[in-house]
Amino acid sequence: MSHHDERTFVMVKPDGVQRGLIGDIVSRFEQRGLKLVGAKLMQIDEELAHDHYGEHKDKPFFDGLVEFITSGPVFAMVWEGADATRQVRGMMGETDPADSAPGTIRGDFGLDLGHNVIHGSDHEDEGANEREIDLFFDEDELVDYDLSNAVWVYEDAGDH
Ligand code: DAT
Ligand code: MG
Repeated sequence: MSHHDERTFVMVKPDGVQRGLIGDIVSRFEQRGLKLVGAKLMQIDEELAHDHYGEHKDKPFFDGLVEFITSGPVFAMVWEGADATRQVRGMMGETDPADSAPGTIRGDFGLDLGHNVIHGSDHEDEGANEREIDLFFDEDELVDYDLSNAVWVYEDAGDH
């Protein structure tokens, strides 16, 4: 199953949680064929926000970003599957919902750059997925299991 096991970090931001979008967003990844291996509702504190968004610490929007991401609970997840990091980014749309195509998560649910509903690891930043998974999850919070529908999702996963 080697090329089906890429893991990526995804989180519904405070605006998405408050707007009741967790279920819809989880459904989209399930329907795509990705496997959920970890999930939790949590409150991000200042320190975690700074660690997570460290790459943006010198940007003018950094303080607002930290304030927003700590303003309410987030729903943190780890999803696994072939090319998972890049595929999730595609499903999210662009950073700015206004530039995001209908059918993407940000294109369907957002209008404003600062409230763009979802975070996903950057596929162009090598290792960002593993770093973010480590930052948000302990190893024992991630579950190893076989998803029975994998033989229908992947042509090379079984007998179908
Ligand atoms: P992405 O979340 O698509 O990976 P990013 O890593 O460049 O985007 O930025 C992280 C978040 O910061 C982004 O989801 C929304 C916010 N942000 C980015 N650029 C911004 C800007 N110019 N003004 C305000 N907020 C911004
Ligand atoms: Mg980013």
